[in-house]
Amino acid sequence: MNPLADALVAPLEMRGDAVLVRPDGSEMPGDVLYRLSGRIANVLVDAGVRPGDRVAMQTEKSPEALALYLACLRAGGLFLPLNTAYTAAEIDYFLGDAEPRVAICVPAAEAALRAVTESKGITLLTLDGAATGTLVERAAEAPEDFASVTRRADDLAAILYTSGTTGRSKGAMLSHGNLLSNADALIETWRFAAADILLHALPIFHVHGLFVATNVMLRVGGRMIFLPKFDVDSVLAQLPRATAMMGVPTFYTRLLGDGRLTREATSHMRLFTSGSAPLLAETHRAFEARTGHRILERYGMSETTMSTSNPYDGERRAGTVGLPLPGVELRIVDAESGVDVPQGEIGILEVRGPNVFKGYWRMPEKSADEFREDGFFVTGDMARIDADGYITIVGRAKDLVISGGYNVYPKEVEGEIDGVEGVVESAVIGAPHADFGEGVVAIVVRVPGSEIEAEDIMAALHDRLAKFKQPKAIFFIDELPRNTMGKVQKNALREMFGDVFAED
Ligand code: MCA
Ligand code: AMP
Repeated sequence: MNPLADALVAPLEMRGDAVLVRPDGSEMPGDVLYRLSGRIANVLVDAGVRPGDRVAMQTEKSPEALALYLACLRAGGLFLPLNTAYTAAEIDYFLGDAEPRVAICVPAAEAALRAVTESKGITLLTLDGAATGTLVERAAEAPEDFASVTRRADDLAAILYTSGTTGRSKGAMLSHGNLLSNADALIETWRFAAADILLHALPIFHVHGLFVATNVMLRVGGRMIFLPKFDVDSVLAQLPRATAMMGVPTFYTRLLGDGRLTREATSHMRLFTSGSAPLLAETHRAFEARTGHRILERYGMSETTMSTSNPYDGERRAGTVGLPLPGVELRIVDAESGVDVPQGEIGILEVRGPNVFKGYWRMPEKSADEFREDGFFVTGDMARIDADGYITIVGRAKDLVISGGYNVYPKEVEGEIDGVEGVVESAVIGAPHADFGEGVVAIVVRVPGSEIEAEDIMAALHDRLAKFKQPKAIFFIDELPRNTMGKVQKNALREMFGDVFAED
């Protein structure tokens, strides 16, 4: 038994039809994907991967990258996908913390990572978006037969790094049972079936694109149009062939910005879902007015995968994230006391259920801190539950910016800026941004006499932080506003700089 390999990979062996369709129309049939996953599983085992070992991947999205995920499940490894935007400095931390047996990167990053992987005894292989690299070379030589390693529902399947509010990234450990139960809950709630064709434009290094999208489609025996990334032209070209699309709010605002998004262009679609960041009620309404489709918004986290969803048949209420998924329990508590707030009031959202992760990798104390004694996980999101059970996310107790669906932890960015010569200190906030939802803004205090400018700070961050974490605006200020306890008052900064991206 291997819960995920049995549910997602084994059924592919007998599927001669396309599971993945590339943008040029070429197809990857299920049995080909199955055999490729067997070859790659043999490569991983040859490289020393044993059950429980980590396999890190930072590569472009491609059918081969998906085969690597499936191979890792078959070999009993823990899949560790990494954002392609991360710099070598960021990757260094993940490799040091997770200590993978094998890491797979794009050929262009190989030289920069080689020193790190050699010093840590990690086997480094390459894979690019065009299916070349040492991983596929080795796979071509390897046998396709591979007996999936036995795993139980409680065994880990993946580690997803999600930064902490303290600045250090934490690896959320997700089990076979977590991922399979969530895929089943979503299939039931969203009515996925083998006839579905998902327009897949999300990256596959996060829960949304990897577990919500691909696990659901593999489990149900459907098909995916596998775009390397989101772009409006490709999505509009493929919509007439798809039945469903999952996206972050930026997908929908960008599509709405294009006159080709019409009722006709989306007439073949049965479902659009949104998540990873708040979908503005105005986007929901504009999309319905233009296409006739009511976007179905859901809510989740790397630690919990999906927890809530608007209903498929019932009312999809704009501005809310809907109701708990089957098997998931939610409650709203007072942040200080941990006691349930009266119905309708705002508090911290807590989650318990088969979807909730097994803790943070090698951080038992941090894990314990974020769980209540009765097993509820404290999300750090502020929410309210209506009388009829609909949940609205009203804000975040955690200091976090979500830009285009990617999380940016102010503490991490501040730490990097504070290290730049000529800077005393900084504060990072999110300001409303028409395209990304929130845009990162840094407010910086210079050392007296320093003439450091925004360009100097940007130059210093270039190799240190992924592009999406870098500020889109930098302001200088004489001193940061603080309360009597000495804490920086970010609300005051949001008032001062919150309209920086406002369009006139
Ligand atoms: C790219 N840039 C960004 C972002 N993406 N800046 C801020 N935020 C971003 N998200 C940078 C680029 O490096 C570029 O910089 C400039 O902004 C414009 O790039 P552009 O070509 O417009 O960007 P893009 O390549 O089109 O990407 C935008 C995107 C992408 C399509 C929205 O960010 C995306 O696919 N986001 C999805 C994120 C996601 O899957 N999140 C799920 C995780 P320059 O011009 O200076 O070079 S959350 C999750 O999994 C939880 C569990 C959940 O609930 O789902
Ligand atoms: P991540 O750590 O990348 O998994 O991001 C999880 C966070 O994204 C959650 O804690 C929320 O703050 C946010 N999030 C996800 N979906 C939604 C949504 N539909 N509405 C508002 N926030 C969301």
